[in-house]
Amino acid sequence: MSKTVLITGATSGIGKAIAQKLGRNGFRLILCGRRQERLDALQRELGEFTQVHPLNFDVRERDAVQEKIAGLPKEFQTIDILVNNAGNAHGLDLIQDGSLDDWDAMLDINVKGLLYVSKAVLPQMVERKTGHIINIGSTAGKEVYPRGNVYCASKFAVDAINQGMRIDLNAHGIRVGAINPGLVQTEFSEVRFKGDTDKADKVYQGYQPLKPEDVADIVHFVVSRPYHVNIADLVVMSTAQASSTIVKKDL
Ligand code: NDP
Ligand code: 8X3
Repeated sequence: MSKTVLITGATSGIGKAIAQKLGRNGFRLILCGRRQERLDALQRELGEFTQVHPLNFDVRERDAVQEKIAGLPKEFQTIDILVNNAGNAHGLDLIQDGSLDDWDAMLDINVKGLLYVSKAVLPQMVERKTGHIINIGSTAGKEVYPRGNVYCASKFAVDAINQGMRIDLNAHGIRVGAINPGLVQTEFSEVRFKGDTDKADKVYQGYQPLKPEDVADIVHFVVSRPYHVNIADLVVMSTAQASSTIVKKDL
């Protein structure tokens, strides 16, 4: 019987690549995001490999999160793996110049949204005494960088939640681990810079950043380990990147 995985933020970047990698390897998919047409396209693309159920909700809407997950069709109700991936940076401002809307978005999506989805999925894992949570953190959750302030805070929170989940769920035999990537070329910077594609493209110029598929390969490795093996906390960066602020560029 193939495993069922719920992936948040599956419409783009890292989440989409995880959906493609796991789907092509036979995992049944519950794909979440707000852009319905992208969810539908993925369902069409991966339908020949596995069963796919698109689930459209905003992770900030706690009631919608509960209702959508509780209302899954019978064949998708047992969730073996949850990938908490949805999230973004909004803005790259000095703390004194930061926008309250950006701060709300990052804390509401990256932290509270992750908690709402986890709250909707965890009870069934606790009851079955099995399950696997993968939290997508970031190097921004390990090291603060200039102007990273609130985004870094949100990812430090993911790091703390990852540790807290692992401790509290230990008694129930549930695997919990985080994957913390460095710079990955996705729509991330386009969102951070509010659609300014020139600015976004510059983030990835002059070196080879990670591709979303590189992170997806790791997630596939992590979920394919024997159950007694838990990859608890993994940091992955492009070879060109040494830390949040040190990237070797050959411009
Ligand atoms: P993308 O912008 O490409 O993808 C972000 C995903 O999150 C989209 O699928 C989007 O779906 C979803 N999302 C955003 N807001 C919401 C919301 N309110 N409700 C539901 N879904 C939402 O970025 P990445 O793939 O790069 O980012 C994925 C994760 O990886 C994030 O947690 C990010 O912090 C993390 N990360 C990214 C790195 C990078 O350099 N790119 C490095 C380290 C970590 P939709 O808009 O359809 O709702
Ligand atoms: C995304 C990577 O360095 O832009 O989490 O914060 S970084």
